[in-house]
Amino acid sequence: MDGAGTVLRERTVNETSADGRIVKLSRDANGDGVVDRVKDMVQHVDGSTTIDVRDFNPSGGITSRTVTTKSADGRSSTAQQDLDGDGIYDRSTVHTSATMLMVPPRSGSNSIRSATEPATVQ
Ligand SMILES: [Ca+2]
Ligand SMILES: [Ca+2]
Repeated sequence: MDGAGTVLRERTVNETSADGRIVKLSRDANGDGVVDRVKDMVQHVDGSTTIDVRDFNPSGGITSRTVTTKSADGRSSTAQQDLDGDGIYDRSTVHTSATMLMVPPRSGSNSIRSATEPATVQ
């Protein structure tokens, strides 16, 4: 990557659906014309909300994703994280107003990495 001479200019695009229930934020943090992060906020009919945050690499591939769903009363939320962008959630966290508990990932054949394995990058 040669970033010499590049003028960094952050650019954020905010779109709202006609009914106001969906807000989409697209952010190009380094001004290279490629969106680095997209955040979708959806308000459901039952009052719950979903926030979907995706981070992208310069070639447009997803590097990580977090989907958070909040209950209508705001007392609990569930966050699902795909830490490596392979489309499979690696971590699920449930927050409630009183406690927070970790839910281990499904011990499925889909998971290529155990959640307990440290994600060390060399
Ligand atoms: Ca960018
Ligand atoms: Ca993953």
